[in-house]
Amino acid sequence: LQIETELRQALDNGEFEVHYQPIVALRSGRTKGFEALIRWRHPLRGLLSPAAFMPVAEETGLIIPIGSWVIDECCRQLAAWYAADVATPGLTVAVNVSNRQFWSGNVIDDITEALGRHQPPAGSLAVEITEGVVMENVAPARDILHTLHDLGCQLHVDDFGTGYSSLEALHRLPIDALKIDRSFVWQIDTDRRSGELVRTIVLMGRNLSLDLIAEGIETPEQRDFLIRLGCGYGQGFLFSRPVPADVACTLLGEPA
Ligand code: G
Ligand code: G
Ligand code: MN
Ligand code: NA
Repeated sequence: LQIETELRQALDNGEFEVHYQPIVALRSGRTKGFEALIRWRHPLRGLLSPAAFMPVAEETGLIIPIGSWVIDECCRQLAAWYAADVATPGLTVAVNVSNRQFWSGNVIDDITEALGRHQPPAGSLAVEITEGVVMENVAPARDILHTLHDLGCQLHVDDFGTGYSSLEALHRLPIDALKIDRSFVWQIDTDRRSGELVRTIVLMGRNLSLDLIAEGIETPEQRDFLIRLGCGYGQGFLFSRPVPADVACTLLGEPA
């Protein structure tokens, strides 16, 4: 349980950081927003990725206060970028919300408070929830998603394609974008089945007027393939790794 104590102290000591990975309009190469990804600046062990501590945070429930902090920090940063005039028009930041966070009953209050405190422009905060979380319990999820949408959050369905979405649910939920899971993107240009699967997701998304964001783009060939399929947006090491806020804002404006 030592890591649990350490995690609590880390939160109190301000050792968490949010890094930002660009979400790019594939044709123009311009950054249209960022996904927020938490890091722990550990005093002894250096910069830790979520895999090293988020499972414990999830198990112990510390995900709730840590998640509140991430939401607040992202709203603060968004408002600061807009106030400093470095934000491009419509710039968004997407925050990951875990299964436990989503069902905890805290996320609506956390977002309401953070939006009230920092007042980033309406629609600039996006929430990412995985396909599994949304589709497991569509009716109650729908209430939460509608509340978040009414608060002015965009809603992105993460890891899309790995779960079981019903078309009817996708149609009824106030979703803005589907994030096509990395597992379909990495061999999109070399494996016919991956290509056809993504083609189908893109067509369906477009027919439902959803934005499509492909994850894990690492090569120009993957990007070009996605452009040919009509996928509008993408994210991945080809454009940038997740970077600290001061670096992230230098990626705005010019094509990545
Ligand atoms: O950045 P990295 O690829 O290591 O992220 C690994 C995982 O951690 C991703 O699946 C991501 O959704 C999750 N994650 C990163 N930041 C946050 C966060 O702020 N909150 C939650 N709930 N999950 C996060
Ligand atoms: O589960 P989620 O989609 O939130 O996970 C985002 C994770 O994907 C982050 O940990 C991020 O570091 C990682 N990631 C982002 N772009 C790439 C990429 O191009 N390749 C690989 N392998 N991982 C990526
Ligand atoms: Mn995500
Ligand atoms: Na994902």
